[in-house]
Amino acid sequence: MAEVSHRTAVVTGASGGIGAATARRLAAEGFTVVAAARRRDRLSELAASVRGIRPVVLDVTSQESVDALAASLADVDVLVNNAGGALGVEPVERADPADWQAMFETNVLGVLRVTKALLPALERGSGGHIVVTGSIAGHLVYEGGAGYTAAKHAATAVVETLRLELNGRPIRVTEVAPGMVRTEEFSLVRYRGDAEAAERVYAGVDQPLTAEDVADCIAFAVTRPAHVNIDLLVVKPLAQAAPHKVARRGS
Ligand code: 8X3
Repeated sequence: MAEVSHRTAVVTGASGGIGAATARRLAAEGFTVVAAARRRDRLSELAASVRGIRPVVLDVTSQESVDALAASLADVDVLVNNAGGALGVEPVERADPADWQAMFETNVLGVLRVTKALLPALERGSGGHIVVTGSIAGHLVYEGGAGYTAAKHAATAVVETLRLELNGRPIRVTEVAPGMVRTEEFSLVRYRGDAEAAERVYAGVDQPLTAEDVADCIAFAVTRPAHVNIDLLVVKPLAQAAPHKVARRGS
């Protein structure tokens, strides 16, 4: 295991799913983890169950909230911009601009706000690492996904631009782009609480990825030696060849 003791990682969207799994995994790797998210109760549970996790309430859509986070931190070694998600599956002709606005606020502007605010802290130590939880939706499109794929494509553009702009400075920039990950909330939120519709996403699929699988990829990227930059790590379950090319039992 790489020597990472006494290093600090900030993980946004850490109250559940990939964010919580990443916070747990990075704590196990020896990081002090600032687990940031909106829901204080879930963060407190996470912090109570794992040593090395400090819960911080954060709303990435609020500049004030992001500024308060930045003011509370000294050096930061790793920032995992994980807050985000999908809302709706309507085709463009029926899409609600409010849903798109919400998705851009978290998946894109959230990355901008938090990255900007923490860059000085990332640069103060021996070298920092910015990770963005992207998606295969940032690299491909599918029917009914335009709002989410547009937001994730934008997040990918931000990652790639950052890598160019930070070239020559000691800050690594990585996108981890998962395909189908079964978490308790991603599809439920996307389908606005319709549990049956959310369940159909994974129907007959032999082992969708878990949040821990994605956390494992993030941990791999951040524990490489400081001169090794993993630009993009795309990870899908074996059953998924493309967003809508998924092997399902019985079909
Ligand atoms: C989630 C992957 O295929 O639902 O980021 O867009 S997908």
